[in-house]
Amino acid sequence: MKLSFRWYGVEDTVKLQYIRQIPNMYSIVTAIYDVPVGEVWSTNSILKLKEEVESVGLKFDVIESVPVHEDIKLGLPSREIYIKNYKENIRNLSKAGVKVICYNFMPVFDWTRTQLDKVLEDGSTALVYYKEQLAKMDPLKGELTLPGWDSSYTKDQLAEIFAKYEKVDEEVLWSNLKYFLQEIIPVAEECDIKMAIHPDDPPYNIFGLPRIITNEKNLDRFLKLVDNKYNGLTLCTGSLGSASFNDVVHMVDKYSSQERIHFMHVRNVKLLEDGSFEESAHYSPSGSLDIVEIMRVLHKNHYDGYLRPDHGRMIWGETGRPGYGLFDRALGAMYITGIWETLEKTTKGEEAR
Ligand code: DNO
Repeated sequence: MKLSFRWYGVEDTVKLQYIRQIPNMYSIVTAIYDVPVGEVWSTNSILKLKEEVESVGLKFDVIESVPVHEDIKLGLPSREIYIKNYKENIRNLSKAGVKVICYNFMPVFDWTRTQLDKVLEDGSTALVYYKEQLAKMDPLKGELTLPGWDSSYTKDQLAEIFAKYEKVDEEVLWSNLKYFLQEIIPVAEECDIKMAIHPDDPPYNIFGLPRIITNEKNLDRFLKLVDNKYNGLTLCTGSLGSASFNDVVHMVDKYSSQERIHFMHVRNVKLLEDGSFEESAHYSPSGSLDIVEIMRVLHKNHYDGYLRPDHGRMIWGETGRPGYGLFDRALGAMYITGIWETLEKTTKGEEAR
């Protein structure tokens, strides 16, 4: 397991030097943020970013994300140019030694929450998704943006894009995804870069838009679209775990034993009775997921891919990008490291006996 940490570049209030001080830290997960979705990232800007990351002694191995242009998801003729650009990005990133690219295939919106600063019982704040609040949200009225999204839209742009999606149901989205994968996976293989799709968050349709990277059956189908290890997963425990139909431990076990997980996002969520959820601390008893079991199956399957603690709460008075402060994610990193160290020692002890 290679412990990693997401960093939003020089603008991030969480400094690289602080991340470096977290014990066991191995690599940084980052991206170029000032290029519009679908355009080519220049080799110069990639190399500059790599240099910054490496200057503190961390690796520049994982990109999250190279976002997929909406025309690719919609299957429009203009997808050709964006697919060509995507391939160029894969090639340019491989020149900088990148090993894994994370992306998603969610129409219009990336991860969705209804409130970013819900005060929890202990006074910390967290991202939450309350069905009641969602029912009152209408993306076509008002401007919906969330920190972390790779793009945000004006009201008019949103209306236009929603209209285009009227013809795209789940099956059309599957075939557009297959088309994209058949084009890019051979390039990824040639460049030795593992592609790792992020599951939809939450893992079901929202605002009438289709979502397909949602459950075990669909993940099986996804992996078969192009049955090649370069076509793999970012297994996000919090995204898949925010629906009770997903058995996250089983899914981590299954896909890590098939060596199709290239990147793990580890965090906990607390499921509420009506299907809503709150993001919680990583510690298992704080939420609904058993983080120790998740780490145990990864260890059993000799997982040696990248893993990052995911969203943290805001604690100790920290302010900043919701979900991406330093303190709670650092606690998560140490919790995960502690579990892993214990697993390593226990297994070695058992082997010696
Ligand atoms: C949320 C993140 C996602 C993820 C993208 C990958 O915090 O995990 O925004 O980066 O879905 O493309």
